Amino acid sequence: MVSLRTTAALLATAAIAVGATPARAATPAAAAGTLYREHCAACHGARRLGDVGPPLLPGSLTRLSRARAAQTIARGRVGTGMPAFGHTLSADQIRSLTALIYTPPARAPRWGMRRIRASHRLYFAPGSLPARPVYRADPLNLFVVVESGCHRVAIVDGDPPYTILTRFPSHFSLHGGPKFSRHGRYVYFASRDGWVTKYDLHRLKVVADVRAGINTRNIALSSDDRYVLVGNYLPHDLVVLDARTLEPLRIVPAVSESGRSSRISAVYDARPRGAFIAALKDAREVWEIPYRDRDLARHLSIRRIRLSAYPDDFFLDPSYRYLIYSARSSDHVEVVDLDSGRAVARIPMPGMPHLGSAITWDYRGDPVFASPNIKTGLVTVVDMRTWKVVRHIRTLGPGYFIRSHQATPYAWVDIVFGPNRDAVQVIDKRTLKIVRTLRPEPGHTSMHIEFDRYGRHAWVSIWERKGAVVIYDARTFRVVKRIPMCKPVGKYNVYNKITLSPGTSH
Ligand code: DHE
Repeated sequence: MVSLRTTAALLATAAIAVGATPARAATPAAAAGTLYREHCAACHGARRLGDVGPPLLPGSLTRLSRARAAQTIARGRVGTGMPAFGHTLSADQIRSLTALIYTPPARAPRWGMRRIRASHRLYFAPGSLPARPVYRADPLNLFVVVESGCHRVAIVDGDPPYTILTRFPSHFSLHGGPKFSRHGRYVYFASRDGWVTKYDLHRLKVVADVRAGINTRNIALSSDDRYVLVGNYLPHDLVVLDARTLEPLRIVPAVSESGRSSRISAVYDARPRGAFIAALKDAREVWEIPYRDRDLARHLSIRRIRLSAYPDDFFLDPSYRYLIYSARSSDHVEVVDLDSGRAVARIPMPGMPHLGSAITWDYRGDPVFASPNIKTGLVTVVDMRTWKVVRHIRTLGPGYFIRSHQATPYAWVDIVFGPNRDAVQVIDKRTLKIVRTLRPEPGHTSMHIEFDRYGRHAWVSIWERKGAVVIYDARTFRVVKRIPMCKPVGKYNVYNKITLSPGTSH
């Protein structure tokens, strides 16, 4: 089965029509091509279609001026893996690389319905596998761990002795939160290179696979388990899949009301609204796409909501009435009432809040959300009734993720950037004070936390190729187990995800 999947991946990759311009020796274009291959291709793809880094084609750069692009090459980009090349490349070389990435490829990359269909593989038809789990562990306390360093996934029992039930190869560079079916039997993954995979957590088998795009942002699963919505950077579109089989149902071009083609920032399921929410990255627009009682293969409607800024990062409050979003360069966050379609508040939040990772809890009787910050060592806590900042909590440095659980008084935040990248700090949700600083493996980057279903243990990733998942007793802060893993990134507890625990993202 693995070889089938690998063959499908290779065929699909080979089929992308990029039409790279043939390089001629000694021309400036050829020199830029050589520089690109040496310095950029490993992350942005040999054909500029994206890889672990985003695509570098003119259609992906409409929000970025050439001057800013050159600056990014020279200085790098905070919060991403983009390093600074200012010390290794001359100003002329940076200029020629900039010119290259704004040059359209000879033929536009395409990934239409024909190719999506050709990539589709259904290994087990719906109903063909028995429902009974093939292990004794509690299926709702499993952890799905993405081991990005080895492009594989581990399924781990969330109860002692924390046995790894299985490991299986994933597509290249899974990213974003996997999405779980209502009762937790199936999990869906998206890879940055466009593959969506459905996995049966009871039988521990890959059920289906499809390549829905060339460069994918993330996926959402409808709360009735009927549809998977795929948000793509490349092509600029959304793809609707049948969640039972991953068969493609339709493609929705991402074009704004004014006719502007756009990448998709992210897609989410808004359970109480019976709708998907999709944000356009290159247009100031967010879409609501109702799916409840609809046959999306035949009829799909889009409600467009205008925004005052580009939605680079966002989250939905627990009622799913409010969209809280930010643009990358902005010093504030905006709150939009999805019912009225109007902005209702602006919240000053310096640095670069990582709203996608925000969590919620009740602080002294008021609902609050807390967001870590990718640029500044801050966790910002905001009252969700008044939309006022309750506190900026100083941390040891910028980080990606904050996580908690309804059964613990603590929220854990990682410090991924800077000299304290080996630290995780613990905030008391009752006092908003930092009460512990943990260093699971001094000198090694620790990141992303997830609790077990009871909130008794916190799992922390050591984000290194020879890394690990370190399991802490969430009450005593003692390490109870270290499981060696290959650059583990996100870990996802089935129960917390399907019950929409306020301590994790959905
Ligand atoms: Fe992520 C989730 C965007 C870089 C690890 N990241 C998400 C989501 C978005 C996003 C929109 C929500 C998806 C969902 O819930 O389905 N990430 C971005 C970026 O724009 C950014 C900064 C640049 C980029 O390269 O795209 C970025 N992200 C990273 C990384 O470099 C990380 C640390 C390592 C990696 O493997 O890519 C990373 N992102 C993650 C993880 C989640 C995620 C682990 C899921 C968190 C969860 O608990 O749900």
